[in-house]
Amino acid sequence: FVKTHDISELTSELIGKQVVLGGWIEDLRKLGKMSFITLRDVSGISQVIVKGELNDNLGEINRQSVVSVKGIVQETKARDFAFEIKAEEIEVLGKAIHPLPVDPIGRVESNIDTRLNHRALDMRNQKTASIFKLRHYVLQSLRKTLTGKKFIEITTPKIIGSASEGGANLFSLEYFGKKAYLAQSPQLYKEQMTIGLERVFEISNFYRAENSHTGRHLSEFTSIDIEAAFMDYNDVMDVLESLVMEVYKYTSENCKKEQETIGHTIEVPKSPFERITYNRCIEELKSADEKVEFGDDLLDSHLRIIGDNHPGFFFLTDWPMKLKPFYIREKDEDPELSRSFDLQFGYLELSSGGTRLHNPEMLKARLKEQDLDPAQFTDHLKAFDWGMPPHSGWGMGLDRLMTTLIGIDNVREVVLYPRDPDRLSP
Ligand code: AMO
Repeated sequence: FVKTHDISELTSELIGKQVVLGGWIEDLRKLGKMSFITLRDVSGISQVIVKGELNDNLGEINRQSVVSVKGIVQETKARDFAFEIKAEEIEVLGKAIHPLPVDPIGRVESNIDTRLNHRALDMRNQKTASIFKLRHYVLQSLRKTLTGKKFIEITTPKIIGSASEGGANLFSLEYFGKKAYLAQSPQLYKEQMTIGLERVFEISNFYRAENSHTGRHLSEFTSIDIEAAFMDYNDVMDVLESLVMEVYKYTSENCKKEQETIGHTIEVPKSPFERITYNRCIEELKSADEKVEFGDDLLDSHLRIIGDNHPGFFFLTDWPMKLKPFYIREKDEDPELSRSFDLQFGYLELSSGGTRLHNPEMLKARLKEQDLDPAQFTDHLKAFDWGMPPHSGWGMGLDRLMTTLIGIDNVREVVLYPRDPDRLSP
């Protein structure tokens, strides 16, 4: 059997014509001499009418078995369907056991762990499928917008010989008798690529050995990264803001069905996003009677206060240098402060980035200051002697962005097979 149409492709021009559909039996009702099958494929549902000899020979077919149906397209009186199919042949292509470990219709709710343990079956649940269709549209929008802004998509290695983010939270592995690591970010490679390509982006998975058990941390997450020559941190904040705005606009306009299925309306945020300095945050926290001083990292509890003061998207800028990685550049007018930012959605950090140090001598000095060994960065530092342009960039967690878009608070919902300290399979 070769499918001639997806269910959503059935039109009134096809009435009276023969088609071959393929999909899963969502419901099967036998009413004496007739059977009614609700057939679902990736695009929608249709009703299949089985009569006569075919009905007599239909036998037992469990719901959720996959079948192909050859038949004639007809008008229907049934409310839930645009057309119906009068079956001429039905072939069971793959049987489904009964009962299934997860109810794909979602009538019986399963907890997230049970669903993740049976993810492929969970994907037949329309809510889950809609989340991943939305994720596809988000990726499409990101690529389109970045390409429009002259960014070139690159793919950097995920197996690396030395740390790129300073060494904490690295997964290590055996590599032909040597020690290797899983990349935490494309940081060093993306910076190097500005030498030849000026503007680059990457959308890939990266790895963090963080023993965190929250709704926003994974050991393997998808990151959207950019790096741009001749841009300052304010410029790349603009890029980030327009990207987020486009994602919201694009999905809100093009994913009506998915929003309806999930039961969430995508609200396009207001722009421009507020840009709040770290110093102002400290003031706001002090006004809220929090014991914080300049130089303290902001705790989750602090970010919740700031998030309540500034709901939705905002940038948190000009962090103290001592809280930032070695590659971030200071502010000329106040070297204690950095040209850096986080993009927040309320208390949730979605992205961080900044202007980079591009002077090799300063970069070496900064590595030493942070107790890192410049010898470990020889390959990276070389590029800084080959005409390194001033550059800036950021990394944004795609999984976290998805949670803001669809209004949920667990990244596991938007990742096919999430990896966390308790979950390595399936
Ligand atoms: P940072 O470490 O802040 O910056 O990471 C950037 C963004 O990636 C996402 N993220 C995660 N998402 C899920 N689970 C995790 N364990 C996890 N860790 C990080 C977050 C975070 O804001 N190289 C810099 C970026 C840059 O300056 O270009 C970096 O990696 O959304």
